[in-house]
Amino acid sequence: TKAIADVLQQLGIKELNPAYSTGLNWGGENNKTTRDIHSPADGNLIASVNMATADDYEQVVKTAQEAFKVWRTVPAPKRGEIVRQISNKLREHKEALGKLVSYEMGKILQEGLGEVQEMIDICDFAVGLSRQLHGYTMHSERPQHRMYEQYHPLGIVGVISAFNFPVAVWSWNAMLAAVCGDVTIWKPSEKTPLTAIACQHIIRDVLAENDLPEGIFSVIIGDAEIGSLMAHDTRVPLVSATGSTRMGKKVGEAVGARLGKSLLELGGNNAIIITEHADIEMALRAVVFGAVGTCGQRCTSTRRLIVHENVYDQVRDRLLKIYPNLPIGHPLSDTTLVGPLIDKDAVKAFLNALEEVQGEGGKLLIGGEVLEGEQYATGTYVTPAIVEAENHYHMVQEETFAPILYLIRYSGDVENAIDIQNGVKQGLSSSIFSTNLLETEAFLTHWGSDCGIANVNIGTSGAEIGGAFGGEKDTGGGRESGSDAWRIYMRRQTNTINYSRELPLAQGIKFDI
Ligand code: UN1
Repeated sequence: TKAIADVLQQLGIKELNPAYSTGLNWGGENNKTTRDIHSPADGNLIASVNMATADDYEQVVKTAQEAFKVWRTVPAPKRGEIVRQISNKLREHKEALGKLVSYEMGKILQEGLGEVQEMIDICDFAVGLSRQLHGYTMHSERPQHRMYEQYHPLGIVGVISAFNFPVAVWSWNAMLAAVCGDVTIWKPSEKTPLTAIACQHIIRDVLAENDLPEGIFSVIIGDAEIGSLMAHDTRVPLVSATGSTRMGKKVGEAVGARLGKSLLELGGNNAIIITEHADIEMALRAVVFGAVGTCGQRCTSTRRLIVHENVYDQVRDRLLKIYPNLPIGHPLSDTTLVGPLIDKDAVKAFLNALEEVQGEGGKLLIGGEVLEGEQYATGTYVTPAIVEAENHYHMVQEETFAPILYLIRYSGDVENAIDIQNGVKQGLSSSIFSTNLLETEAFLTHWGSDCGIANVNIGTSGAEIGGAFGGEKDTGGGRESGSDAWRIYMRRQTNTINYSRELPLAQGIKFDI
């Protein structure tokens, strides 16, 4: 606890108790209810956080609207300069923020640090992007006319983020939005508000040093009600939401009903295919990182392993040797590879999925226990499970946010494996392990993987920020992070300019008055 108090101190979060306010950049005074934040690692109370009300939300939107009037007048490369300063601060605080991510969310320190690195990376990407918000120029069909397009900022971008990547996914959105000239209102998961408050502290300092209004980035700590206000609010032209398909459908419906834009990054049911031509030892490393990393709580976690019958027994037996030796424990301990689940509800979902899948005929090969003893007193530590299953089982079709790996056997050609891989509602991430060019290329064709992310000889999780991130079908269709994902944060305008003294009409229409 002392170590964590130091971390909070370093991040500029001074009073630990009784409560952080929220609302206006977490500073609203109208709050009635508080939420206690316990670490899933040891159950200790880290802080109590005030939950925002509808009035707080109103105030945040007004402040953001005012800030937008200032921010949009700052040239894009100068906005990039502010993001560069944010990225420097993140470098300075990487260790502290990484620790806080780890302690509040439960992912191991290596992954906490990786998450902050992901923030730094997207900042750097955004800095470069700030000079590259290009549109096309077109040749006009009319003489002495010119056509081009420009991208203008949208205004307020609402960001709803999930507990599992409490800060990185927000930064993908917020940093791109910022160089695009937008202001963001961030509703982090109510399970992980402290990391959000820490980020706001970092950003507040940068904005103050540059005489810019804090409302360029706002954070509002609240429950689903606040998310719903945002989704229905016409003053928020774009809502970017990460989380369950159930939540995403609600947000998408509400935003769609008012013809706003939404960017949805929802559930995955990611599979790795191991063909008989795979380098099995390499594949196993990817499988284990994908299945038990972040305790199975990434949207890109490996949930299904589709293995050719000729190597099936070998793969299964190797996994059954590796799993018992996985170090499970406190996420801040150097030797741990598997930390706790976020809370007891997640443990319940884990146990429930295992019970149901066994009811359907699944065979639990290993794991599936809740660990006991002093070190595991929180009741949030579980042993990662492997279940032999069939793809059509109800539970295999669902995304359970926990370390359960379903082993599925296939025979014949790679096409059969691809059919299984595509045979779920979700379409986020996928991968194939094979050294056979015909198989790997088949996987990447239009009749291959139907996911937003398709990897060869790399696992399903751990994408770099440079690519567009997101997926199809129930995953929601949105693309965040790299490539040209920035376009959704801007509105496109086509401009046609006539520098002649005539007024010819397009399509050669004659209309003389
Ligand atoms: C998420 O789980 O919502 O590709 C994001 C990955 C990370 C991001 C995951 N870079 O696993």
